[in-house]
Amino acid sequence: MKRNQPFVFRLSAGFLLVVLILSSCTFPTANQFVDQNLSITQTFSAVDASIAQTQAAAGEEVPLVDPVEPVPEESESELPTETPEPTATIEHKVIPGEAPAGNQSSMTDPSSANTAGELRTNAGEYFAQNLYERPFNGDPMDTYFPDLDINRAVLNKSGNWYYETIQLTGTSPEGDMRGYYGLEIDLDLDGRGDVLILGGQPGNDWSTDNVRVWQDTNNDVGDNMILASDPPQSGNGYDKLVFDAGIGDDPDLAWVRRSPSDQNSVQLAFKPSAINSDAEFIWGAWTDLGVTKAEWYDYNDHFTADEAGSPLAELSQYYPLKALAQVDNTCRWSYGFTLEGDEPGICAIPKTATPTITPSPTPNPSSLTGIVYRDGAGELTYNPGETPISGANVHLYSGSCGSGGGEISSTTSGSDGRYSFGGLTPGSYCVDVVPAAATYTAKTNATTITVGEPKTHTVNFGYFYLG
Ligand SMILES: [Ca+2]
Ligand SMILES: [Ca+2]
Ligand SMILES: [Ca+2]
Ligand SMILES: [Ca+2]
Repeated sequence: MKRNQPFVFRLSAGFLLVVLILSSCTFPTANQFVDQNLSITQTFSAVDASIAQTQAAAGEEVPLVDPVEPVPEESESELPTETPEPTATIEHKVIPGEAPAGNQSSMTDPSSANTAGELRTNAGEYFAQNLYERPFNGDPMDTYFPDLDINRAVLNKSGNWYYETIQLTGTSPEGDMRGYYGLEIDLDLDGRGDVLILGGQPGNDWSTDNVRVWQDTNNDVGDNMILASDPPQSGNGYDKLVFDAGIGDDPDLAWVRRSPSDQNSVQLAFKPSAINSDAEFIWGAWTDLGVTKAEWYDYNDHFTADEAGSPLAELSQYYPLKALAQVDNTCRWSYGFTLEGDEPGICAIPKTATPTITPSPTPNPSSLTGIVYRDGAGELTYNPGETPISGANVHLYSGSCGSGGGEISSTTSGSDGRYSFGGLTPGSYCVDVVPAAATYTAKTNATTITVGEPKTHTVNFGYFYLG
Protein backbone atom coordinates (compact mmCIF):
# COMPACT_ATOMS: atom_id res chain seq x y z
CA MET A 1 0.00 0.00 0.00
CA LYS A 2 2.83 2.36 0.70
CA ARG A 3 3.75 2.43 -2.92
CA ASN A 4 0.32 3.70 -3.74
CA GLN A 5 0.56 6.81 -1.72
CA PRO A 6 2.16 9.31 -4.05
CA PHE A 7 0.09 8.13 -6.92
CA VAL A 8 -3.25 8.35 -5.30
CA PHE A 9 -3.07 11.84 -4.18
CA ARG A 10 -1.90 13.33 -7.37
CA LEU A 11 -5.31 12.42 -8.72
CA SER A 12 -8.79 13.39 -7.82
CA ALA A 13 -11.26 10.65 -7.25
CA GLY A 14 -13.17 11.57 -10.36
CA PHE A 15 -10.18 11.56 -12.61
CA LEU A 16 -8.98 8.40 -11.00
CA LEU A 17 -12.11 6.63 -12.03
CA VAL A 18 -11.69 7.76 -15.59
CA VAL A 19 -8.18 6.44 -15.55
CA LEU A 20 -9.26 3.18 -14.03
CA ILE A 21 -11.91 2.74 -16.64
CA LEU A 22 -9.48 3.42 -19.41
CA SER A 23 -6.80 1.23 -17.97
CA SER A 24 -6.63 -2.49 -18.14
CA CYS A 25 -9.05 -4.28 -15.91
CA THR A 26 -6.87 -7.29 -15.42
CA PHE A 27 -5.71 -8.37 -12.07
CA PRO A 28 -2.20 -9.68 -11.56
CA THR A 29 -1.67 -12.97 -13.25
CA ALA A 30 -0.78 -16.24 -11.63
CA ASN A 31 2.90 -15.65 -11.94
CA GLN A 32 2.70 -12.39 -10.08
CA PHE A 33 0.99 -13.45 -6.92
CA VAL A 34 4.21 -14.18 -5.14
CA ASP A 35 5.16 -10.53 -5.25
CA GLN A 36 2.39 -8.21 -4.25
CA ASN A 37 4.60 -5.18 -4.62
CA LEU A 38 5.40 -6.21 -8.13
CA SER A 39 1.75 -6.55 -9.00
CA ILE A 40 0.96 -3.18 -7.56
CA THR A 41 3.80 -1.63 -9.49
CA GLN A 42 2.51 -3.12 -12.66
CA THR A 43 -0.98 -1.96 -11.95
CA PHE A 44 0.15 1.55 -11.56
CA SER A 45 2.47 1.38 -14.48
CA ALA A 46 -0.59 0.63 -16.51
CA VAL A 47 -2.41 3.53 -14.97
CA ASP A 48 0.50 5.86 -15.63
CA ALA A 49 0.48 4.73 -19.22
CA SER A 50 -3.20 5.49 -19.40
CA ILE A 51 -2.60 8.92 -18.02
CA ALA A 52 -0.07 9.61 -20.72
CA GLN A 53 -2.42 8.30 -23.36
CA THR A 54 -5.23 10.39 -22.01
CA GLN A 55 -3.13 13.50 -22.05
CA ALA A 56 -1.91 12.83 -25.53
CA ALA A 57 -5.34 12.06 -26.82
CA ALA A 58 -6.92 15.07 -25.24
CA GLY A 59 -4.06 17.35 -26.18
CA GLU A 60 -4.44 19.18 -22.95
CA GLU A 61 -3.07 19.31 -19.51
CA VAL A 62 -4.44 17.13 -16.84
CA PRO A 63 -4.17 19.57 -13.98
CA LEU A 64 -4.85 17.01 -11.30
CA VAL A 65 -1.61 15.29 -12.09
CA ASP A 66 1.27 17.27 -10.74
CA PRO A 67 3.18 18.30 -13.88
CA VAL A 68 6.32 19.42 -12.14
CA GLU A 69 6.98 16.24 -10.30
CA PRO A 70 7.18 13.42 -12.77
CA VAL A 71 8.12 10.52 -10.60
CA PRO A 72 10.38 7.79 -11.85
CA GLU A 73 8.78 4.52 -11.00
CA GLU A 74 11.78 3.19 -9.17
CA SER A 75 11.69 6.05 -6.70
CA GLU A 76 8.03 5.85 -5.90
CA SER A 77 8.55 3.83 -2.77
CA GLU A 78 10.65 6.62 -1.31
CA LEU A 79 8.25 9.40 -2.02
CA PRO A 80 6.19 9.25 1.15
CA THR A 81 9.21 10.12 3.25
CA GLU A 82 10.88 12.48 0.81
CA THR A 83 7.86 14.55 -0.07
CA PRO A 84 5.35 14.10 2.68
CA GLU A 85 2.01 15.58 1.81
CA PRO A 86 -0.99 15.95 4.08
CA THR A 87 -3.04 13.83 1.76
CA ALA A 88 -0.39 11.30 0.89
CA THR A 89 -1.82 8.40 2.85
CA ILE A 90 -4.79 6.17 2.26
CA GLU A 91 -6.61 6.67 5.47
CA HIS A 92 -9.00 3.94 6.35
CA LYS A 93 -11.87 5.23 8.39
CA VAL A 94 -13.51 1.93 9.19
CA ILE A 95 -12.29 -1.62 9.27
CA PRO A 96 -14.55 -4.67 9.14
CA GLY A 97 -15.22 -6.55 12.33
CA GLU A 98 -15.79 -10.20 12.94
CA ALA A 99 -17.75 -12.13 10.39
CA PRO A 100 -20.97 -13.12 12.11
CA ALA A 101 -21.98 -16.66 12.70
CA GLY A 102 -24.99 -17.75 10.76
CA ASN A 103 -25.94 -18.76 7.30
CA GLN A 104 -28.00 -16.10 5.58
CA SER A 105 -27.02 -17.51 2.21
CA SER A 106 -24.64 -20.32 1.33
CA MET A 107 -23.80 -22.99 -1.15
CA THR A 108 -21.54 -26.03 -1.18
CA ASP A 109 -19.10 -27.05 -3.89
CA PRO A 110 -17.38 -30.36 -4.58
CA SER A 111 -13.82 -30.92 -3.43
CA SER A 112 -11.46 -32.43 -5.95
CA ALA A 113 -9.02 -33.64 -3.31
CA ASN A 114 -10.07 -37.26 -3.64
CA THR A 115 -9.50 -37.39 -7.40
CA ALA A 116 -6.50 -35.06 -7.53
CA GLY A 117 -4.13 -38.01 -7.57
CA GLU A 118 -5.85 -39.17 -10.75
CA LEU A 119 -5.38 -35.72 -12.30
CA ARG A 120 -9.08 -35.11 -12.66
CA THR A 121 -12.22 -33.78 -11.08
CA ASN A 122 -15.47 -35.64 -10.96
CA ALA A 123 -18.11 -33.09 -10.06
CA GLY A 124 -18.96 -29.41 -10.21
CA GLU A 125 -17.59 -28.90 -13.72
CA TYR A 126 -19.96 -27.75 -16.43
CA PHE A 127 -18.11 -25.51 -18.87
CA ALA A 128 -21.15 -25.00 -21.06
CA GLN A 129 -22.90 -23.29 -18.16
CA ASN A 130 -20.00 -21.28 -16.73
CA LEU A 131 -19.58 -23.67 -13.81
CA TYR A 132 -16.01 -24.69 -13.12
CA GLU A 133 -14.12 -27.13 -10.93
CA ARG A 134 -10.53 -26.58 -12.02
CA PRO A 135 -8.21 -26.30 -9.03
CA PHE A 136 -5.30 -27.63 -11.07
CA ASN A 137 -2.61 -26.25 -13.30
CA GLY A 138 -3.17 -26.60 -17.02
CA ASP A 139 -1.85 -29.57 -18.91
CA PRO A 140 -0.52 -31.84 -17.47
CA MET A 141 -2.72 -31.15 -14.42
CA ASP A 142 -0.11 -32.57 -12.10
CA THR A 143 -0.41 -29.80 -9.51
CA TYR A 144 -3.53 -29.61 -7.40
CA PHE A 145 -4.33 -26.34 -5.59
CA PRO A 146 -6.25 -27.11 -2.41
CA ASP A 147 -6.23 -23.39 -1.65
CA LEU A 148 -8.30 -22.77 -4.78
CA ASP A 149 -10.72 -25.64 -4.25
CA ILE A 150 -13.96 -24.24 -2.84
CA ASN A 151 -15.91 -26.50 -0.52
CA ARG A 152 -18.44 -24.03 0.79
CA ALA A 153 -19.24 -20.34 0.62
CA VAL A 154 -21.37 -18.34 3.03
CA LEU A 155 -22.62 -14.78 2.86
CA ASN A 156 -23.86 -12.92 5.91
CA LYS A 157 -24.60 -9.29 6.58
CA SER A 158 -23.83 -7.69 9.89
CA GLY A 159 -23.98 -4.00 10.56
CA ASN A 160 -22.66 -2.09 7.58
CA TRP A 161 -20.75 -5.01 6.08
CA TYR A 162 -21.37 -8.07 4.01
CA TYR A 163 -19.06 -10.90 5.00
CA GLU A 164 -18.29 -13.73 2.62
CA THR A 165 -16.50 -16.78 3.97
CA ILE A 166 -15.03 -19.21 1.47
CA GLN A 167 -13.99 -22.54 2.89
CA LEU A 168 -11.25 -24.12 0.81
CA THR A 169 -10.04 -27.71 0.84
CA GLY A 170 -6.71 -26.65 2.31
CA THR A 171 -3.79 -24.30 2.10
CA SER A 172 -0.78 -24.33 -0.16
CA PRO A 173 1.97 -26.74 0.85
CA GLU A 174 3.61 -23.76 2.52
CA GLY A 175 0.44 -22.90 4.42
CA ASP A 176 -0.51 -19.90 2.27
CA MET A 177 -3.60 -18.89 0.39
CA ARG A 178 -2.21 -18.12 -3.05
CA GLY A 179 -5.28 -17.26 -5.05
CA TYR A 180 -7.82 -14.52 -5.54
CA TYR A 181 -11.02 -15.06 -3.62
CA GLY A 182 -14.36 -13.41 -3.89
CA LEU A 183 -17.74 -13.35 -5.49
CA GLU A 184 -19.76 -12.30 -8.47
CA ILE A 185 -23.06 -10.56 -7.84
CA ASP A 186 -26.08 -10.35 -10.11
CA LEU A 187 -28.13 -7.44 -8.89
CA ASP A 188 -30.99 -7.57 -11.39
CA LEU A 189 -31.24 -11.37 -11.37
CA ASP A 190 -30.80 -11.69 -15.12
CA GLY A 191 -27.92 -14.19 -14.99
CA ARG A 192 -25.38 -11.54 -15.99
CA GLY A 193 -22.98 -10.63 -13.21
CA ASP A 194 -22.98 -6.94 -12.36
CA VAL A 195 -20.26 -6.67 -9.71
CA LEU A 196 -17.09 -8.70 -9.23
CA ILE A 197 -15.13 -8.51 -5.98
CA LEU A 198 -11.84 -10.35 -5.58
CA GLY A 199 -9.16 -10.21 -2.93
CA GLY A 200 -5.76 -11.82 -3.42
CA GLN A 201 -3.21 -13.53 -1.22
CA PRO A 202 -4.88 -12.72 2.07
CA GLY A 203 -2.98 -12.37 5.30
CA ASN A 204 -4.24 -12.74 8.82
CA ASP A 205 -5.53 -9.19 9.17
CA TRP A 206 -8.13 -7.32 7.22
CA SER A 207 -6.46 -5.57 4.33
CA THR A 208 -7.44 -3.81 1.12
CA ASP A 209 -4.19 -4.90 -0.53
CA ASN A 210 -4.93 -6.80 -3.72
CA VAL A 211 -8.66 -6.28 -3.29
CA ARG A 212 -10.48 -5.05 -6.38
CA VAL A 213 -14.07 -4.30 -7.24
CA TRP A 214 -15.28 -4.20 -10.83
CA GLN A 215 -18.57 -3.30 -12.39
CA ASP A 216 -20.02 -4.18 -15.74
CA THR A 217 -21.28 -0.89 -17.10
CA ASN A 218 -22.79 -2.12 -20.35
CA ASN A 219 -24.41 -5.37 -19.28
CA ASP A 220 -22.40 -7.63 -21.55
CA VAL A 221 -21.07 -10.13 -19.01
CA GLY A 222 -22.38 -13.35 -20.47
CA ASP A 223 -22.35 -12.09 -24.04
CA ASN A 224 -25.20 -13.22 -26.23
CA MET A 225 -26.30 -16.31 -24.41
CA ILE A 226 -26.52 -15.76 -20.67
CA LEU A 227 -24.29 -18.20 -18.79
CA ALA A 228 -24.04 -20.46 -21.83
CA SER A 229 -20.80 -20.58 -23.75
CA ASP A 230 -20.79 -18.51 -26.93
CA PRO A 231 -17.27 -17.56 -27.98
CA PRO A 232 -15.72 -15.55 -29.46
CA GLN A 233 -16.34 -12.96 -26.80
CA SER A 234 -17.94 -9.86 -28.22
CA GLY A 235 -18.23 -7.78 -25.03
CA ASN A 236 -15.79 -6.33 -22.55
CA GLY A 237 -16.93 -8.19 -19.45
CA TYR A 238 -16.30 -6.31 -16.23
CA ASP A 239 -15.10 -3.05 -17.69
CA LYS A 240 -14.96 -0.59 -14.79
CA LEU A 241 -12.53 -0.96 -11.93
CA VAL A 242 -14.09 1.07 -9.14
CA PHE A 243 -11.83 0.01 -6.27
CA ASP A 244 -8.20 -1.05 -6.40
CA ALA A 245 -6.39 -1.79 -3.17
CA GLY A 246 -7.88 1.16 -1.36
CA ILE A 247 -7.99 3.47 -4.35
CA GLY A 248 -11.43 4.63 -5.27
CA ASP A 249 -14.20 6.85 -4.01
CA ASP A 250 -14.30 4.89 -0.77
CA PRO A 251 -10.93 3.61 0.50
CA ASP A 252 -12.74 1.18 2.79
CA LEU A 253 -15.01 -0.44 0.23
CA ALA A 254 -13.73 -4.04 0.32
CA TRP A 255 -11.31 -6.10 2.36
CA VAL A 256 -9.85 -9.58 2.57
CA ARG A 257 -8.20 -11.74 5.21
CA ARG A 258 -7.80 -15.33 6.27
CA SER A 259 -10.36 -16.50 8.76
CA PRO A 260 -9.04 -16.24 12.31
CA SER A 261 -10.96 -19.36 13.26
CA ASP A 262 -10.26 -21.64 10.29
CA GLN A 263 -6.94 -21.79 8.51
CA ASN A 264 -8.65 -23.14 5.39
CA SER A 265 -11.11 -20.26 5.04
CA VAL A 266 -10.80 -16.84 3.46
CA GLN A 267 -13.09 -13.96 4.31
CA LEU A 268 -14.08 -10.93 2.30
CA ALA A 269 -15.89 -7.93 3.65
CA PHE A 270 -17.53 -5.26 1.54
CA LYS A 271 -19.88 -2.40 2.07
CA PRO A 272 -23.44 -2.42 0.75
CA SER A 273 -22.48 0.59 -1.36
CA ALA A 274 -20.31 -1.75 -3.44
CA ILE A 275 -23.53 -3.29 -4.72
CA ASN A 276 -25.71 -0.19 -4.89
CA SER A 277 -27.11 -1.08 -1.47
CA ASP A 278 -29.24 -3.67 -3.20
CA ALA A 279 -30.62 -6.00 -0.54
CA GLU A 280 -31.79 -8.76 -2.87
CA PHE A 281 -29.41 -10.36 -5.32
CA ILE A 282 -27.93 -13.59 -6.60
CA TRP A 283 -24.29 -14.38 -5.97
CA GLY A 284 -21.69 -17.03 -6.59
CA ALA A 285 -18.22 -17.57 -5.14
CA TRP A 286 -14.96 -17.60 -7.11
CA THR A 287 -11.35 -18.50 -6.70
CA ASP A 288 -8.91 -17.68 -9.47
CA LEU A 289 -5.20 -17.88 -9.97
CA GLY A 290 -5.09 -18.68 -13.63
CA VAL A 291 -6.62 -16.38 -16.20
CA THR A 292 -7.49 -13.67 -13.67
CA LYS A 293 -8.94 -11.22 -16.16
CA ALA A 294 -12.13 -9.48 -15.16
CA GLU A 295 -12.80 -8.30 -18.70
CA TRP A 296 -12.88 -11.89 -19.93
CA TYR A 297 -15.91 -12.88 -17.88
CA ASP A 298 -17.79 -15.07 -18.55
CA TYR A 299 -14.77 -17.22 -19.26
CA ASN A 300 -16.78 -19.64 -21.34
CA ASP A 301 -17.51 -16.77 -23.71
CA HIS A 302 -13.84 -15.93 -24.08
CA PHE A 303 -12.60 -19.48 -24.57
CA THR A 304 -13.98 -22.29 -26.60
CA ALA A 305 -14.34 -25.61 -24.84
CA ASP A 306 -11.35 -26.83 -26.82
CA GLU A 307 -9.20 -23.89 -25.78
CA ALA A 308 -10.26 -24.09 -22.17
CA GLY A 309 -9.71 -27.83 -21.84
CA SER A 310 -11.56 -29.98 -19.36
CA PRO A 311 -10.76 -31.60 -16.01
CA LEU A 312 -13.13 -34.50 -16.70
CA ALA A 313 -10.83 -37.35 -17.66
CA GLU A 314 -12.48 -39.99 -19.84
CA LEU A 315 -15.69 -37.97 -19.85
CA SER A 316 -14.63 -35.08 -22.04
CA GLN A 317 -12.85 -34.98 -25.37
CA TYR A 318 -11.26 -31.74 -24.21
CA TYR A 319 -9.34 -33.26 -21.30
CA PRO A 320 -6.95 -32.12 -19.83
CA LEU A 321 -7.19 -28.53 -18.64
CA LYS A 322 -5.58 -26.04 -20.95
CA ALA A 323 -6.06 -22.26 -21.06
CA LEU A 324 -8.71 -22.10 -18.33
CA ALA A 325 -7.09 -23.59 -15.25
CA GLN A 326 -6.50 -22.77 -11.59
CA VAL A 327 -10.06 -21.60 -11.09
CA ASP A 328 -13.09 -22.75 -9.14
CA ASN A 329 -16.54 -21.32 -8.71
CA THR A 330 -19.87 -22.27 -7.24
CA CYS A 331 -23.36 -22.31 -8.54
CA ARG A 332 -25.37 -19.24 -7.57
CA TRP A 333 -27.75 -18.64 -4.72
CA SER A 334 -29.98 -15.85 -3.56
CA TYR A 335 -29.39 -13.36 -0.81
CA GLY A 336 -32.35 -11.57 0.72
CA PHE A 337 -35.13 -13.41 -1.05
CA THR A 338 -36.37 -16.91 -1.80
CA LEU A 339 -35.58 -18.36 -5.19
CA GLU A 340 -38.41 -19.61 -7.32
CA GLY A 341 -36.25 -22.11 -9.15
CA ASP A 342 -36.14 -20.73 -12.67
CA GLU A 343 -33.54 -18.02 -12.08
CA PRO A 344 -30.49 -18.37 -14.35
CA GLY A 345 -27.46 -20.19 -13.02
CA ILE A 346 -28.76 -21.09 -9.60
CA CYS A 347 -27.89 -24.22 -7.70
CA ALA A 348 -30.41 -27.01 -7.97
CA ILE A 349 -33.04 -26.46 -5.32
CA PRO A 350 -33.24 -29.59 -3.19
CA LYS A 351 -36.72 -30.68 -2.32
CA THR A 352 -35.92 -30.23 1.33
CA ALA A 353 -35.02 -26.61 0.72
CA THR A 354 -38.65 -25.62 0.37
CA PRO A 355 -40.37 -27.12 3.39
CA THR A 356 -44.11 -26.98 3.07
CA ILE A 357 -45.93 -25.13 5.79
CA THR A 358 -49.24 -26.92 5.36
CA PRO A 359 -49.65 -29.37 8.27
CA SER A 360 -52.39 -31.29 6.52
CA PRO A 361 -53.86 -33.12 4.67
CA THR A 362 -52.51 -35.96 6.66
CA PRO A 363 -50.48 -38.65 4.93
CA ASN A 364 -52.75 -41.34 6.38
CA PRO A 365 -56.31 -40.10 6.34
CA SER A 366 -58.64 -41.06 9.13
CA SER A 367 -61.32 -43.69 8.89
CA LEU A 368 -64.69 -44.32 10.50
CA THR A 369 -66.03 -47.71 11.40
CA GLY A 370 -68.62 -49.30 13.69
CA ILE A 371 -71.16 -52.03 14.09
CA VAL A 372 -74.91 -51.91 13.60
CA TYR A 373 -76.48 -54.17 16.20
CA ARG A 374 -79.63 -55.11 17.96
CA ASP A 375 -79.37 -53.61 21.42
CA GLY A 376 -80.65 -56.36 23.64
CA ALA A 377 -80.13 -54.38 26.82
CA GLY A 378 -81.68 -51.21 25.45
CA GLU A 379 -79.01 -48.84 26.75
CA LEU A 380 -77.66 -48.18 23.21
CA THR A 381 -74.22 -49.40 24.12
CA TYR A 382 -72.76 -52.28 22.17
CA ASN A 383 -71.95 -55.33 24.25
CA PRO A 384 -70.13 -58.28 22.71
CA GLY A 385 -72.50 -60.99 21.79
CA GLU A 386 -75.38 -58.70 20.82
CA THR A 387 -76.87 -59.44 17.40
CA PRO A 388 -75.32 -57.71 14.41
CA ILE A 389 -77.63 -56.22 11.80
CA SER A 390 -76.52 -56.67 8.22
CA GLY A 391 -77.75 -54.71 5.23
CA ALA A 392 -78.25 -51.46 7.14
CA ASN A 393 -77.66 -48.29 5.13
CA VAL A 394 -75.04 -46.07 6.73
CA HIS A 395 -74.80 -42.49 5.49
CA LEU A 396 -71.96 -40.04 5.83
CA TYR A 397 -72.61 -36.32 5.57
CA SER A 398 -70.25 -33.37 5.54
CA GLY A 399 -70.28 -31.09 8.52
CA SER A 400 -71.67 -31.72 11.95
CA CYS A 401 -75.12 -33.21 12.31
CA GLY A 402 -77.81 -30.64 11.79
CA SER A 403 -75.56 -28.32 9.81
CA GLY A 404 -77.23 -29.27 6.54
CA GLY A 405 -74.12 -30.74 4.92
CA GLY A 406 -74.65 -32.97 1.93
CA GLU A 407 -74.14 -36.67 1.80
CA ILE A 408 -70.58 -37.64 1.00
CA SER A 409 -70.83 -41.37 0.93
CA SER A 410 -72.93 -44.34 1.97
CA THR A 411 -72.38 -47.99 2.58
CA THR A 412 -74.15 -51.08 3.81
CA SER A 413 -73.29 -53.00 6.93
CA GLY A 414 -71.87 -56.43 6.34
CA SER A 415 -72.93 -59.79 7.65
CA ASP A 416 -71.10 -59.00 10.87
CA GLY A 417 -72.98 -55.70 11.12
CA ARG A 418 -69.84 -53.68 10.49
CA TYR A 419 -69.40 -50.74 8.20
CA SER A 420 -66.48 -48.43 7.45
CA PHE A 421 -65.55 -45.27 5.59
CA GLY A 422 -61.97 -44.42 4.68
CA GLY A 423 -60.08 -41.44 3.37
CA LEU A 424 -61.45 -38.92 5.83
CA THR A 425 -59.50 -35.67 5.80
CA PRO A 426 -59.65 -33.37 8.80
CA GLY A 427 -63.04 -31.81 9.41
CA SER A 428 -66.46 -32.57 10.83
CA TYR A 429 -68.76 -35.32 9.62
CA CYS A 430 -72.17 -36.67 10.46
CA VAL A 431 -72.88 -40.39 10.34
CA ASP A 432 -76.35 -41.96 10.54
CA VAL A 433 -77.91 -45.30 9.80
CA VAL A 434 -81.23 -46.64 8.65
CA PRO A 435 -81.80 -50.33 9.23
CA ALA A 436 -83.25 -52.53 6.58
CA ALA A 437 -86.16 -53.33 8.83
CA ALA A 438 -87.30 -50.10 10.38
CA THR A 439 -89.28 -51.16 13.34
CA TYR A 440 -87.73 -50.02 16.59
CA THR A 441 -88.44 -48.08 19.71
CA ALA A 442 -85.05 -46.42 20.15
CA LYS A 443 -81.91 -46.01 18.17
CA THR A 444 -78.56 -44.35 18.42
CA ASN A 445 -78.89 -40.84 17.10
CA ALA A 446 -77.03 -39.44 14.15
CA THR A 447 -73.54 -38.76 15.48
CA THR A 448 -71.02 -36.02 14.75
CA ILE A 449 -67.34 -36.88 14.55
CA THR A 450 -64.48 -34.41 14.32
CA VAL A 451 -61.50 -35.71 12.33
CA GLY A 452 -58.09 -34.32 13.12
CA GLU A 453 -54.92 -36.33 13.58
CA PRO A 454 -55.02 -39.60 11.67
CA LYS A 455 -56.98 -42.22 13.63
CA THR A 456 -59.84 -44.65 13.34
CA HIS A 457 -63.09 -43.28 14.71
CA THR A 458 -65.75 -45.66 15.96
CA VAL A 459 -69.52 -45.09 16.02
CA ASN A 460 -71.82 -48.02 16.78
CA PHE A 461 -75.51 -47.92 16.03
CA GLY A 462 -77.81 -49.81 18.33
CA TYR A 463 -81.48 -50.55 17.85
CA PHE A 464 -83.78 -51.46 20.69
CA TYR A 465 -86.66 -53.61 19.84
CA LEU A 466 -86.25 -54.28 16.26
CA GLY A 467 -89.22 -56.19 15.14
CA1 LIG B 1 -14.48 -27.06 -5.57
CA1 LIG C 1 -27.24 -8.79 -13.89
CA1 LIG D 1 -22.46 -16.52 -22.68
CA1 LIG E 1 -19.01 -4.93 -19.90
